[in-house]
Amino acid sequence: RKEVFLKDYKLPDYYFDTIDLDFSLGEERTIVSSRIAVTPRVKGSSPPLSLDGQDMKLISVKVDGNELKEGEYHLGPKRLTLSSPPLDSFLLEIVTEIYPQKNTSLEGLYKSSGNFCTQCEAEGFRKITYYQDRPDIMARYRCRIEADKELYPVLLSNGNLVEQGDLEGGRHYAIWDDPFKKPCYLFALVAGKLKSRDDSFVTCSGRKVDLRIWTPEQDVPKTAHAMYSLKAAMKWDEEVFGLEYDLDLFNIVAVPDFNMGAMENKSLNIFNSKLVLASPETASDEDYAAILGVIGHEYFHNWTGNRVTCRDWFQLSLKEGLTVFRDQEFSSDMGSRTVKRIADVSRVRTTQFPQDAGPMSHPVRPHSYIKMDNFYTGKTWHTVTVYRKGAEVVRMYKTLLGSQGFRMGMDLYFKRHDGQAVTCEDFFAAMRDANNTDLANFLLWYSQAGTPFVRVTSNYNAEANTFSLKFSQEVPPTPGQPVKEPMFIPVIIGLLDSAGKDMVLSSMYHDGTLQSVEKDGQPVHSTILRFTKKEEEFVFSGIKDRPIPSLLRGFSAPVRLETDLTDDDFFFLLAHDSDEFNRWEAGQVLGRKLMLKLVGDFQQNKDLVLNSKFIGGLRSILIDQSLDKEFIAKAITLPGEGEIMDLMAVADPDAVHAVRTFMRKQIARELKSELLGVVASNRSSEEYVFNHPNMARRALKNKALAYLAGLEDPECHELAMQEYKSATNMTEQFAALVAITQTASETRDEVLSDFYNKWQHDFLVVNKWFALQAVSDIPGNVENVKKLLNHPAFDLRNPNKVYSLIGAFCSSPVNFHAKDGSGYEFLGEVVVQLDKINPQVASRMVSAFSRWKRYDETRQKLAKAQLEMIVSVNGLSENVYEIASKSLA
Ligand code: HT7
Ligand code: ZN
Repeated sequence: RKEVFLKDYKLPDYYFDTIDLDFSLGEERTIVSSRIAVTPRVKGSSPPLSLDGQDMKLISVKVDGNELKEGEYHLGPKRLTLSSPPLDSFLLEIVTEIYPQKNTSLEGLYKSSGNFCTQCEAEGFRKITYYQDRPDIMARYRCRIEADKELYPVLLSNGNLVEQGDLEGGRHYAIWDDPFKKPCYLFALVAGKLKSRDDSFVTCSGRKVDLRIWTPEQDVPKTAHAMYSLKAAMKWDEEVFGLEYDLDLFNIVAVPDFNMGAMENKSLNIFNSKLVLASPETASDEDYAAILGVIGHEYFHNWTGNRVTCRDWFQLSLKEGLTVFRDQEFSSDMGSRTVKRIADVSRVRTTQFPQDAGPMSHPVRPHSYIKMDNFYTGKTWHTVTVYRKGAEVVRMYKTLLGSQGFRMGMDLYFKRHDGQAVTCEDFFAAMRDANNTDLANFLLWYSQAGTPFVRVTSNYNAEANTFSLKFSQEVPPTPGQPVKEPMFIPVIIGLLDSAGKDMVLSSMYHDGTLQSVEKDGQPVHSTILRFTKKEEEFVFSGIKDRPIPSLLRGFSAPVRLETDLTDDDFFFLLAHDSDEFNRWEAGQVLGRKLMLKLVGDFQQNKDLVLNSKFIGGLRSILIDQSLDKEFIAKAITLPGEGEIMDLMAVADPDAVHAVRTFMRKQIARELKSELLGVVASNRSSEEYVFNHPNMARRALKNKALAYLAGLEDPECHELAMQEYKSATNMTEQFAALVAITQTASETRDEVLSDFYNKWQHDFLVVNKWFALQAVSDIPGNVENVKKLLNHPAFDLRNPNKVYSLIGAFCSSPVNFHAKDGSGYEFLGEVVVQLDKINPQVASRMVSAFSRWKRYDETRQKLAKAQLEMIVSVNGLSENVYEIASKSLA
């Protein structure tokens, strides 16, 4: 299997200026004809022109109108090569035959629920026609679609509709023209029986843009929130980045079969239905928030990704890291900034940090790959290193340059590169040049893999009135990178006085530079330490009392932090820190320490006892009326089991699970009356509204209910049942269902079938029902999951169903890692089956094995055996091979 290297990048030998595509869609076959205007990069030289293409039948190739004969081209399984093209510009015409109805990989042109649709990123266009399938080939597209009018009344592609009409035999056609040059990964086509929700948006320069969201007719009522999100995103991008939409039409199509979340094709975004369809009765607050974020994300790509795109796929973070950062900022501005930051940081910690510490670790800009798609492979929709760590890297630019400086950098980036395919260095240079600043070795964030480990020790000198912070950093070795250089780490800090107030940091540290931090445009009493060496000391003078330092405020860099602060210091920060993120973080640090200690006790068969100060800390947060309710819900949530296992030398899922369950019960017992009060006082009979205060109220109520239901006492069980029955929206109904079903009880099965009977007609709700059962920690749950594989509502060909059942099962520590190997065996079998249907989805599933070396010997042996079995399968896809073989290495 061939590995591709960043260092081997070469400019293309030929450019494609325009492409006219003609699709004749049919039930048996689809004929694709392309006419490409080709220009050699160096006139007068004619090296062979190599075109990517697979899974199709070549009908003809013509150059300047003359059909090529065998010998004038070479056809391989993945490539069509023209041995000696003309020396100057020429017209290349290719006709191919493809079979979308048989395409279960969901890349290229395929069918979803009877409709035709495409997915071309990263390398799906090569399943449609022979082409230079690489992002630095940017051409102007014109697309003619022809199909049966009754079966496919709607025909869509990128750009503007320039012509449509009827044809003989009940067929019709449409011609679309996209005035913007684009790489082929942004090409899209949709043909089907769809209806739209129509709306419009007037841009800042007064242009009216038609907005349409397309779904099957019965789902149109569920697109109101998606339309609201789109308009909000368009407005936000104008206000925050001065970026205006550039065409008169913006289409979104929702399809039920989609490998990822959504796709930003120019003016024709295609979405997984899960990220478009919502109604209060069927979608939870989390679904609503995800729709807002992803609609924003895909829309924001219009500038960061489409107008300025990537030179090659190694630069993926150029568009994805930046666009994730933009969608995070958008969601923050639409809701609570602190809560959004907590959610994003938790996600980086629980998904990216483990990847960075395992065999799949790679830099934000990788150096090599076998299968490009695997950089999109992660535990969640939007995926980990390239996307999530990439977004943290972009956030650090903003931290270092300030909002204004960051905006100047963005403006310069567009000014320099609009219409181009560029690199991460180009983005870096725009940020640096716009601010006329030295960003030192910041670029290492793109090339060095691994999570930096930062240690801080503090010292107060009462005589000299100085306070010093000694920093050291280490970037752990990762595959292919045994030795690392120190990184440029921006550390935002504040110093709290004995009353818990931020000290005014007008005093300087050693080199006299003190960079202030702003919040909502106002300077706050924080400062940014630019930590760039292996070891560095920062000294503050004029400090009258020993301060408590609040370090890495807002998680200002994606690092693991270890400090010499005591538990008392953390309790103090939990109670007083003006940086709400760090207030939450202080509670998490205490939670992690406590859980690790109790895991040790459990492993030594000692009695488990929960520190009363910890419960006291949680109580004061819980009853603090001044705090945001969603913040409270986050602050009383214990660190996840995965996070704790990550901190252990040998991960012990049983011990961690037992300890977390014990702690949750103990907390619920001790805070029962407060928790009951929270449930009672946060009910509302008002209609469902998706806004921050209402979401926060529901989040807190649901969290309290989950704690209470874990107590397994009849009063709490009855309460959860009542909440389930009386709920008028999915957020509360599903939370009550989760609460009831977390433990085995007589009513568990009844409630589960009640829920299924109620929602069996809605596939998105049924997926929640699958996931809920799959993550259960009830011992031996693998058997139940196996049964569900045969449930009539399950289908291995639908990615959402696979993620809901199999993906969710793999995230359950106790059952996936069952010591008898039943979980591993199950996954091994499924991966082999799935690989034949959809390699991208299969590789996402196989990545659950990637950290097998973190477990005890028995588990290691069992997981390794499954990986070995998988790599030995004949005809295994490159996608799965890459992940499985790298995991074994
Ligand atoms: N840019 C999009 C990536 C994507 C994708 C990649 C591989 C296979 C299927 C895919 N569907 C969408 C999504 C995004 O980041 O916006
Ligand atoms: Zn994206």
